[in-house]
Amino acid sequence: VFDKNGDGYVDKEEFTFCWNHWIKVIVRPVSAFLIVDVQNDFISGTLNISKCNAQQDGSEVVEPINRLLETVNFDCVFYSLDWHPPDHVSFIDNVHMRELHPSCPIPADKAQAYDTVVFAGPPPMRQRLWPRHCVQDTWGAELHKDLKVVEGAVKVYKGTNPEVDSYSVFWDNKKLTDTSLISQLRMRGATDIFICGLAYDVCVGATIADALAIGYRAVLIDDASRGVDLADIEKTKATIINNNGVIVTSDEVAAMV
Ligand code: VGL
Ligand code: ZN
Repeated sequence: VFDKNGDGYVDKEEFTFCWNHWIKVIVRPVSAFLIVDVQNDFISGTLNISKCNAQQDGSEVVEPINRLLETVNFDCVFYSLDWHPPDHVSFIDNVHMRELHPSCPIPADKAQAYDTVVFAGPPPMRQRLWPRHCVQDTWGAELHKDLKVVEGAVKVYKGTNPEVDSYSVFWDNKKLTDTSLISQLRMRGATDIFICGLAYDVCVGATIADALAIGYRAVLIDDASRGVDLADIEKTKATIINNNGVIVTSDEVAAMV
C-alpha cells in the first residue's frame, strides 16, 4: 500500500488509511492532551511573558488550543495550573524570608526578578526568582477567559508547596512529591501525550522532558506554545528532539490521534 506511485513518497491518504485501519488497531494508542498553565498572570498579569526577552504574546495559544479541543478526538484532556501559596519560594518579594547559601553570587538585598539565587537548604537549592504570580484563588491564577474548558477534563495544580518550585506538571523541581498527573494517565492507559501552553522554555519544556523520561510518546505543539527566552526556547526544542520527542504544528495533530 505504501508508495504505490513508486516515487519514493508515501501518499498522505494512504498513510492516514494505514494509521487508522492497521497501525491503530495493533498499537491501540491512547492520547492525552495536556494544556500547560494558560493563566492570566503569564499573559497579561504580573509575569506577562510578552515583557520578557522573547516578547511573545501568550494569548496567541488560545486560538489553536480551542481549535484542537473542538476538532481532535483526544482520549483525555488535562489543564495544569501554577498554583502558589503567598509565601512561595520563587517570589522575588519573598527572598528575605529564607536564608541564602554562602555560595550564592547575589546578596538578598541585590536580588531582582529573573535572577537565579541559591537558598541555604540543606541541601542548597538553586532557584530562579519571579515576580509574584499565580497566587492561589486570585485572578492571575485563573485560566484565560477565552480558553475552552471541556467537560470531563482534569485540572492539575502544581507549585503548592511554599518551599519548592514546580516547573514540570509531573513533579516538583526536587522530585519530592508528584501531582496527580501520572496516576491519572496510568488510570486511563495513556500512551501518547500532546503538550502545549506556557511557558515553552519553562513549564512546557520541563513537562515534556519528564514525559519522555517516563517513556511516553510525547509531542510538543509548537504554535500552541509561547515562551520567555528565545535561546532557551531553542534549547528546549533541541532537548526534545535529542530525546526522541516530536515537534509538530497544530494542523498536524489530527492525523496523529
Ligand atoms: C512558569 C515561571 C514560574 C510556567 C511557572 O508556567 O512556565 N514560569 N512559574
Ligand atoms: Zn510559578
